[in-house]
Amino acid sequence: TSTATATTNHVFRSKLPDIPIPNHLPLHTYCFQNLPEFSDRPCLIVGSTGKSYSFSETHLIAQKTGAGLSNLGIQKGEVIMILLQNCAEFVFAFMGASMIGAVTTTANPFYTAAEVFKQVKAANAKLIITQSQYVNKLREHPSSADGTDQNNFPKLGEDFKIVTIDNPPENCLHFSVLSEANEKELPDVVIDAEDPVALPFSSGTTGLPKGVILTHKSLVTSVAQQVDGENPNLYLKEDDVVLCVLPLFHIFSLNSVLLCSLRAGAGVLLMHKFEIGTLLELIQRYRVSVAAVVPPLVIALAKNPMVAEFDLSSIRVVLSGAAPLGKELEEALKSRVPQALLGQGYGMTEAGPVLSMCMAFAKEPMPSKSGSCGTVVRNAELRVLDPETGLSLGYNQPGEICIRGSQIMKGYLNDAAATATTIDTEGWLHTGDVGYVDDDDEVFIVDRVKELIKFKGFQVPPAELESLLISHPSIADAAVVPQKDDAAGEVPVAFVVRSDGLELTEEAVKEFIAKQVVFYKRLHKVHFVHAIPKSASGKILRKDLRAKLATATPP
Ligand code: 4UW
Repeated sequence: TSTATATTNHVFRSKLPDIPIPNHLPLHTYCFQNLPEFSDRPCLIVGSTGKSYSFSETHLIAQKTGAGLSNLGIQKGEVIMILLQNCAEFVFAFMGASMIGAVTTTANPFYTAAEVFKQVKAANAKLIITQSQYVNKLREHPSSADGTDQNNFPKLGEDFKIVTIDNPPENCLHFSVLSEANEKELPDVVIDAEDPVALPFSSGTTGLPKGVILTHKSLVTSVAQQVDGENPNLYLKEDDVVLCVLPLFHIFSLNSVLLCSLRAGAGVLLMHKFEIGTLLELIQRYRVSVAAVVPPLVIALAKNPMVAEFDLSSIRVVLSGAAPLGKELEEALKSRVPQALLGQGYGMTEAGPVLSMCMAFAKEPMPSKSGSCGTVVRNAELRVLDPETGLSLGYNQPGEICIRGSQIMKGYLNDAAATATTIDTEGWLHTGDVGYVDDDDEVFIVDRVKELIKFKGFQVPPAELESLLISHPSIADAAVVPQKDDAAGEVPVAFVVRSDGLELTEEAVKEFIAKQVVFYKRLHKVHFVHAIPKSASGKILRKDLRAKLATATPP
């Protein structure tokens, strides 16, 4: 009964015991701490060229890159942006920045100029590491229709420098100025565990994308929660080859693929983009043993007929996350890779990111159920809050998932208000996800109370699209909500109130948005309505709109 639940105050813990975590160490020191044990083993393998870097080479080039960043004037606490697909330079730059106490903000190279500039500006990035093909985007001043003051955008030369990993265009530097610097010139900086090291952007439970401050302590703790201890929750071995096809600019791949592999001594196979034929070919050639995936990739592996032509017998673990994985899909993949353990992790950028991880991936595996997102990671506490009473619930009762531990973000960059609504005064981070913990301590996510839309695991913040929509002269009001989609999980659809007559067409609205955003934020449907349903306080009643989509056949 509800009285019984309201009086429980349950905190869920891992089934694994807590372990000592050396989270006083800087991230790079921690990640490379065991390097002498596997210094000559392959660390990074570049899928497109076959080039590989051993652990000691990777460490040395990262040191050189750190020295090079410092030579270019990057100081402790300053921010660089990595605007790259997966490549070895991404790793050198991220680890090199960590070594000088600098902070890396990562962004999608497919972002439009306006999207990149908003992040460069918010993060106050002093240097952007990218590829020559994206440089034009960084020169032009984006024509932003959403009222952002264009003259206020940072400028190449004045505000930031550009380094390219290929032939540098005018006024840009080549990556070799970093990677070929003298590692002896690495400055001697004192890094505090509470200093920031990564600044991914996320819209969190509401609003526009914000910088998520992840400190050395957050990331060391998160990696340790996964791969450290006598019985690691995610057991990675030195002879593992871990597939890195998910973008490193997203925290899933950065943390659970790259940082975890560096720490554990596993090799990382870098793929700069997803293409099924190449992927299968590389899995076979390099005998990939651990595959980090998102549900759309599971669809490809489960359904594409080409899969039958390749030898995937090396795969022992498939780790899916960033979006819900359907049971049917899981079954379909199992028939393709019967020898592999298939399970999920559950992460959120702000949570450092991992909240829970499949226990079947542990060194001493425990059974896990289909559809579960694993069990809360060790050295952390998880609660499920009753949305009505705010009290914590016991087993099998759905509510908002909250997490506490040293791994969670320090807060949002320059946004104390958003930080305060996300992390409460007792240190609990509120995820905006609805889920429950079953009798076997497994976490199941059933819904999302936050606005966020996830297209193939990518974040689509409705507030961003709404602000673009209402900047259109013929739009009086707008709301964007998710619609279920087989291939993408969810797609953004808009409800739009026209301000003048009926001239504005669906196509025109779609195109207006498409020009300003990266492909996965494009609107899939526009419904014209007379008014947007709102609460007394003016909040969009997103639930009503979602319900409308689920029931009514759209006009
Ligand atoms: N099932 C259902 C899931 C799941 C999920 C996430 O873009 P963000 O902020 O962050 C991520 C991070 C995912 C991640 C990181 C590290 C890791 O090991 C791992 O396990 C494989 C996953 O996605 O989006 C956060 C939101 O994405 C949803 C959920 O709504 C969450 O708040 N989400 N994982 N397994 N939904």
